[in-house]
Amino acid sequence: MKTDVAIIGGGPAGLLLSQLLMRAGISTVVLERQTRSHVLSRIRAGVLEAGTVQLLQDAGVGERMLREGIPHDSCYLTSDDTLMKIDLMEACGKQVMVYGQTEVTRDLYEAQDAMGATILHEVSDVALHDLTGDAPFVTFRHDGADQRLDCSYIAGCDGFHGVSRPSIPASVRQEFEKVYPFGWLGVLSRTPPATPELIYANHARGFALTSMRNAMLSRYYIQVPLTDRVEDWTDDAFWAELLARLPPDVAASIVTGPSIEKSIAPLRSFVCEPMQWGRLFLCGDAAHIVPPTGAKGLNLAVSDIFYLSRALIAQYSDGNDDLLARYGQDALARVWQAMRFSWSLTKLMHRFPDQTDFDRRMQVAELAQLAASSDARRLFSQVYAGLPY
Ligand code: FAS
Ligand code: PHB
Repeated sequence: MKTDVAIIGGGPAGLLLSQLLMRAGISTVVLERQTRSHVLSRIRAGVLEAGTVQLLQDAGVGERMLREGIPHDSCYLTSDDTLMKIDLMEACGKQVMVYGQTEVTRDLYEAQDAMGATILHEVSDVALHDLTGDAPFVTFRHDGADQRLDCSYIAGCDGFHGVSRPSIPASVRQEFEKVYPFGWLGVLSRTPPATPELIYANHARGFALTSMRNAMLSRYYIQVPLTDRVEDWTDDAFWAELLARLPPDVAASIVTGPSIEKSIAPLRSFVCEPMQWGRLFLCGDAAHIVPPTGAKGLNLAVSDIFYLSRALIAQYSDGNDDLLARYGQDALARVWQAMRFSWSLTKLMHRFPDQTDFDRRMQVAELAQLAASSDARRLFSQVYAGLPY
């Protein structure tokens, strides 16, 4: 097999890159470890930045998102029972779109099928070769046979546990990591959302978040100790704890119901530098992980794909590889800004096990500054709604 760009991983990053490159006449092959139904069963991100909304439209996959997505002009932060509105539109003239990552992935699959894309599922033993030469290739097993894919470039879109990042020699890689001493227990329920906007709650009992997917599909999270397992939490126990962490009038508006998905996600901040090595380019979770507090994970994956698709199209359209040479530098500049925001909001909104009274006063002071200062809210809003590419 031969293609222009081999894409390892068929999550949102890999599928979006394939979609953008194929629309520019650049051939791709996507190698995905799981089945399509497994990829589409994942419940993950829910908030799309303004730039993500635009790039999905540029890729020709924005039609259902614009029809079914919910534009949000603001979000709320609470400190114990005090509710504070962050008016994104007033502060920075942008809004975000609530539209689940699962739906984004479904739209990408549909568009890729329509373009006759080559997406191989249930591949195994993927290995990358000759990355520093000008003729890299990928070996893998598929349909019970050993396969080889020759290409000009490889995009590593295979997530945090993929093979792409480790294909960069350890002597070349520098990894930055912070692991948080808690996780998020998330529940999806076929119930109407508690409030029209998202609420991030800082409460003495721990962090909580109210979100949604549509008018009859709500998404809620509570901070839990790392030692908790999902089987430790009955639906009733989850609802009781969520309501206890929200202001009374918000808690009163929560409609409870059976969970249709319940899982615990650990929280970490992670960045790998460089994001490129020879003909290999890392994108999305393969290169970085953010705590979901800032709703940046999926949006950073899209950001990387903006930079890499632009660079590859420039290379193939007029032989200019300047953007390819600076892909990692361009992508990382935006990654670190989102990394800082996600770390800062996680520090602001969670109760840490070793938190001192002074630490809590710092949270109270920072929340008070957000409530009092339009400049503080503008800085918050510019990153939350999405910095420019
Ligand atoms: P993905 O991990 O989505 O996709 C990588 C793909 O590569 C997968 O399909 C995998 O099967 C495949 N793969 C892996 N190894 C391979 C190999 N060796 N060969 C071939 N294929 C391979 N972000 C938010 O913004 N908000 C959230 O609330 C949120 N919640 C999350 C909850 C969980 C449990 C997790 C894990 C992540 C969450 N995220 C959230 C972040 C998430 O949305 C990611 O940022 C997003 O999926 C990134 O997309 P990709 O980079 O495409 O990686
Ligand atoms: C979600 O709806 O899943 C969601 C929303 C905002 C976040 C994290 C997750 O910050």
